[in-house]
Amino acid sequence: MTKRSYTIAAIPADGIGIEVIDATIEVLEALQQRFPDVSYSVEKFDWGSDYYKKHGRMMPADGLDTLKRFDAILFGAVGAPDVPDHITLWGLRLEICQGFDQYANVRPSRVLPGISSPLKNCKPGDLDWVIVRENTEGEYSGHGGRAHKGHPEEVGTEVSIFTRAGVTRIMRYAFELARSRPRKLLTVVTKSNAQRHGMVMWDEIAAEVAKDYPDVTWDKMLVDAMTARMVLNPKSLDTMVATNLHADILSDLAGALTGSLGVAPTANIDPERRYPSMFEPIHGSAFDITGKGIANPIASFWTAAQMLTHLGETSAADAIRSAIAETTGAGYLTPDVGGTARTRDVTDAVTRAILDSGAQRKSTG
Ligand code: GGG
Repeated sequence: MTKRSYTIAAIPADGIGIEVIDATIEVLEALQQRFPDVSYSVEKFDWGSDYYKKHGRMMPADGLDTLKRFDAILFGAVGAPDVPDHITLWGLRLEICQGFDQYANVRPSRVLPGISSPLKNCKPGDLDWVIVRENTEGEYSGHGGRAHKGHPEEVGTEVSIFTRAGVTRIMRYAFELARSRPRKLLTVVTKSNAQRHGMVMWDEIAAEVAKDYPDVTWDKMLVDAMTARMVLNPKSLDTMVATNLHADILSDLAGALTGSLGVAPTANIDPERRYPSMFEPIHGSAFDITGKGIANPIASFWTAAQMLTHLGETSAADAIRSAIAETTGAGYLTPDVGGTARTRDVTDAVTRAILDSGAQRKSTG
């Protein structure tokens, strides 16, 4: 039996990121017992807001070089009450996403067993979406500036940049993903009525790329109308693609519609595999509940499943997904999804389900 081994860089960073990544490392340890032919060597990095307070930067100057040698990155969350949000976000999460050209941000949402959606009559199976977020340009291109600082005529610009190459590659990724799903259905989110340059190009490229995917049914939706459709007609949607900012907002809504951001995962993928991809829960550092032991680790477990799928370990990924469904279905729910369980209870239930699934397979041959 040849053993497969993977190196994982863990960056828990801030707030509940630390709690949910610790829990996820326990899940990876359980997976090693369940699938002994695969091992995960996890190295933790203490980068984040505390590091910033000591060193004046969120990660070392050669941080990307350090991360380059890993197979994948497991990320927690950024954000601290006493450091400006643009420093924490740009200094770590975006530095990695943009530095490693992780242009496809993939955000699945599903109503899990035992968790109720705030939508009336929305059952597991009624809402099963994937939002593809363009992850390297658009509203997050970082272009702009301030002039006349502090004077009455002060000006601030924030320039969105859409490139033909950047839009084409994310459209292709989204059409491919839609094609791989049973419904083969894609909605391209836009705002080309008001934003008449970059967004019009976005629409044109979507139509061009669509010609290569005749088997995918697609439509186009203004982002404002999209929010209403997500709430009023969730079954009409499957795969969606949107700009960096639009998808960020829509995926928070998607998370809320599945019960909580605490169950919403995301994968920052370099589809060309030139660099490690990065996996994280969508939620932030949530310092209001930090240290209370009640953070929901499900999003982080689910993103570990995304990581294992990316690495080609589909059995291990399936084992996590089944264990999550079993755990939420059995009522191990943290307060954000209406329960009283603690992070510890949910983690124990998921690791137990992973280990039990192995024991059952052995006993049934
Ligand atoms: N784990 C995700 C995270 O830490 N997000 C922090 C954040 O502020 N994200 C904003 C964004 O990605 O646009």
